[in-house]
Amino acid sequence: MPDERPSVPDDLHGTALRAEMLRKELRHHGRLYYALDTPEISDAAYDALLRELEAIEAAYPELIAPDSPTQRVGAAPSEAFAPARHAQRMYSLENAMGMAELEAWLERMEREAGGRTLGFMCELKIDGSSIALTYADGVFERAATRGDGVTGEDVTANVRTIRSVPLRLHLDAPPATVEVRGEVYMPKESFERLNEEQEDAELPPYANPRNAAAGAVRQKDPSVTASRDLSTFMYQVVDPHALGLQSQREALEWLRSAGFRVNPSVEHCPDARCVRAFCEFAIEHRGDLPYEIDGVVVKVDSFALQDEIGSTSKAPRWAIAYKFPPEERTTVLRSIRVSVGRTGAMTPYAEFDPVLVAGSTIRKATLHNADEIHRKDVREGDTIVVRKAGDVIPEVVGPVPGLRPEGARTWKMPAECPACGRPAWREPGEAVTRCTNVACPAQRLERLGHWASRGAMDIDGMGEEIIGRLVRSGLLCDVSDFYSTTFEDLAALDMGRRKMDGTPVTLGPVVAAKLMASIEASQDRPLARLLFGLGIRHVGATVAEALARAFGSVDALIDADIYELAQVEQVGPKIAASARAFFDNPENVALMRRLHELGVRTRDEASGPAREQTLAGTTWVLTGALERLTRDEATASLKELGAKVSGSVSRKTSYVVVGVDPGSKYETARSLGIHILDEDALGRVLATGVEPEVNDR
Ligand code: 3B9
Repeated sequence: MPDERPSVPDDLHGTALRAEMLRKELRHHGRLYYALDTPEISDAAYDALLRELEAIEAAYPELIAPDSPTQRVGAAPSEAFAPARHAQRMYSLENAMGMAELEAWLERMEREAGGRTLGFMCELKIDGSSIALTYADGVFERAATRGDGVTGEDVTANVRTIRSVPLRLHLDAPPATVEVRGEVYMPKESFERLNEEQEDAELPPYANPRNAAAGAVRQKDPSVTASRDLSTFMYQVVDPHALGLQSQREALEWLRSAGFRVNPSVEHCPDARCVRAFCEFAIEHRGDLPYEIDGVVVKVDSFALQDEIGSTSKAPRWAIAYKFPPEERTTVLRSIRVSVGRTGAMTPYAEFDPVLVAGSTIRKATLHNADEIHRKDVREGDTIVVRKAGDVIPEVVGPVPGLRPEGARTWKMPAECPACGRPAWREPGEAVTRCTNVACPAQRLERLGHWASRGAMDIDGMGEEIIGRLVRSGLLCDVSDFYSTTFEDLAALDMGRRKMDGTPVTLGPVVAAKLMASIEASQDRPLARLLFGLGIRHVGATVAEALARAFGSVDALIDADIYELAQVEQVGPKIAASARAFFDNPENVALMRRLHELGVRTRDEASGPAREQTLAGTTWVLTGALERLTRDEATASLKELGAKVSGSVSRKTSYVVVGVDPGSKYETARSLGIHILDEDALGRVLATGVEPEVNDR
């Protein structure tokens, strides 16, 4: 999705890169200062960098590297949080998508009960972060995060600051040991306030209350956790038999009597009708609660029956999470704007007043194309209904017709490109309008960004902002200019801000040196990456790889005729024609020559080192259009990490990545309860190589 802000919420990939850059920088200066006693920057500058990194890691705990310089601060020796092994696995919940699946589960439970009286406990599913608390002789001893369910992190010092966590059980005769589990959460209001503060401080906002709560619990400094207004709801007693408890209802009562906070919105239901009514009530009133909920948890009440029904390796069979249908909100559509992509595609998107939907604040949603806008008949000024598809991707459902301001006019795709002002063109029979000006600055920016992106030439640190400034200062026109830019050019680059004394802020020698190193490193990438980076239409990462394997050099490709090209597996006539057209353009041939002369490798030798196969054994399915990666690119990057990428969803699928306009695969994934990721989450996985944490949602 288009975004002119340089910073973060829509660009996690950028954030991951930024964090890595900061870490490198901090390590470098840390060594200069602590080991070599030859500091190059002031303590204040070092502190500022450290604080920026801490802020990013706080907002995106999944980006924290155990060896990050932040993991030193405050804590005695080093280490992040001590691992805390759970005495009993922390199970997840099976999901029911829609009432039909819930009904099917209820019927299954009836069968399992085989005529015995069956009761259900209905509880709310709080959008928080799971926590396990242990008490010894009634005294709070340890708090642990869920982690992977087997081992979490010891966050005792932080959780101790949460006032709803009793430090001593409110019991006359407390058990020798007891463990209870539940959710830590951040109330909606506090979440929004925290994000306002984040934005005021020009720090990345948290994506949702769950991340904010998880981030607060994982703060290095307990006083920061203390300032975050966290609360808890506990819902499980581990080993309830030891306390003589027979049912979930009794467990909740015990928890309350022991001094824990227990959510009051629970109901014991004797039958399916009552469960259904509870779910409907919860949906209707979710907006009235001061905290976010994302579903209802239904549990067989009797522990004896629970034991009989049993668990899979991951989740109990006697419990299910009924997920709410997507939450819809209304807001005012301020404007319909158009972004121009790398290929000149002009994509309209809606800009509306910020609204909190399904746990995160959204301001924009793609409108895909002109036909879509007309089909929905949305107009600037309309009050619109928005939601998040699969609780992930912002989507405009449609206008509220009664609230249309007088004189609101139907939207028309501009006849000119908004970036360069040249005429736009819509091929008859096609949905997409394009800017056909190859020199269009917006396209150029996208093309340059694509070249530098991780899937292509991977120029570490060369982000949107710096590229934009290089283009505006005339240093960067085409991709060959990356390699003729000098250290002095970069160091003196005007960053568009002024210091106190009025002199412009420049990129500076430290960052310039890093960038020079990144640029140099990119000169030696495999041919496939160069071909992909050129952004030739229809040449994604997979095709680029096939072409590189078949031809081995740019020169061989320049010499290849269309038939030879079409011989290559994965390359059909359309792709062959597109590649041929690219290399038929003398300007492009000249660009290839310049790249070669500037030291960019244009032929393949041995291939580079492989990434660690951290996703081995996982199977991924991609559905819908991605915004920042092509599907080929995403596939190639996943495969690099050892993942299998498949075309269809089945029970064997580990993860489904959902882009814009997901198809039936998305529905299938939901119905199978397969873990769904959006593009941001995929970006995180690709950047860090860490398999997504499948939590109890
Ligand atoms: C005995 C609410 C959530 C939730 C359970 C929840 C998330 C998970 C769960 C907890 N909100 N309730 N409940 N309101 N976000 C159901 C997964 N787990 C248990 O209660 C539990 C209890 C078990 C297993 C799980 O029995 C065992 C089976 C095998 C071995 C050991 C114990």
